[in-house]
Amino acid sequence: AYKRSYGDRAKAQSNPAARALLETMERKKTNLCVSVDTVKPADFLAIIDAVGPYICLIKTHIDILEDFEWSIIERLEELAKKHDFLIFEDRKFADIGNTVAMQYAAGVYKIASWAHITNAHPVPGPSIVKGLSSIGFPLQRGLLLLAEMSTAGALTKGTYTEEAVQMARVHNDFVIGFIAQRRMNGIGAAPGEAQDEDFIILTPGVGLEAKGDAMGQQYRTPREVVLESGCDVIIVGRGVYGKDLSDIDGIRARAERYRGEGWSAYLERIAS
Ligand code: UP6
Repeated sequence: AYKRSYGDRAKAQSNPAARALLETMERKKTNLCVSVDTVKPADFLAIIDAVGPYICLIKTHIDILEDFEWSIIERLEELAKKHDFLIFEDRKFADIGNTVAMQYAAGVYKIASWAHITNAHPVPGPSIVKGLSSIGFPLQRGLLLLAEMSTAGALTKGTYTEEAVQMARVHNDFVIGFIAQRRMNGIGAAPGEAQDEDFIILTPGVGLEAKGDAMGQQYRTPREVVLESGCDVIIVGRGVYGKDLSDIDGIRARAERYRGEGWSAYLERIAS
């Protein structure tokens, strides 16, 4: 799968969210997901409108917004239509199946009703996938498991990562891929098994300027992530929105730059 085009891979996906994501990437020629981690709804929406043309996916932390109201979701959905991107709520569910099903469907945010994709920590075991799938699968949503994290000292390694991939394999109608730092196909599988699997890898910890932050984040370049590690989608937050949220022209220019870097790394990968 590593050298196949996004468009080609889309055709073999049975999950509608996975297929839509890969098709969008091919159509818009972008593997950039912008993480819009802002607390003011006005900044949140202005940044999304500015980066919209350059992204395949917007990543939200909906619970960091101040003064949440449902009209923000309506506006987000309008922007997703206008610019042709999907929505990923980075909720990182981590509880028992019964609880995550309620957190996903109900409460203030009703995540399943608007987020095409969400994610979960595999730490509770397969029951978390079962719980989320009971809500998300009928709505044609997709789930990512956090197989690896980008932070220094992360515990997501070794057999933990391998078992995350096994969990995904068992539920591959709903689990469409991973948050990870490298390609995961075939990991932990018996020889000859899992030959046709094609998990989508979304990778945070991407930056061109900094190597990290003061709180353990570690950055690699789009080229390292896409070309050398075989990941599919680069997730960029501060590298795009920067320090001055009112500098919309700067934000747009950086989104364009990351789109270019990510796409040329991909083109080099599929040609290699
Ligand atoms: N994120 C990571 N690393 C992970 C998983 N998720 O950084 O392993 C998320 C963060 C943040 C974004 O919650 O929203 O990706 C990265 O932001 P940054 O580019 O500003 O560092």
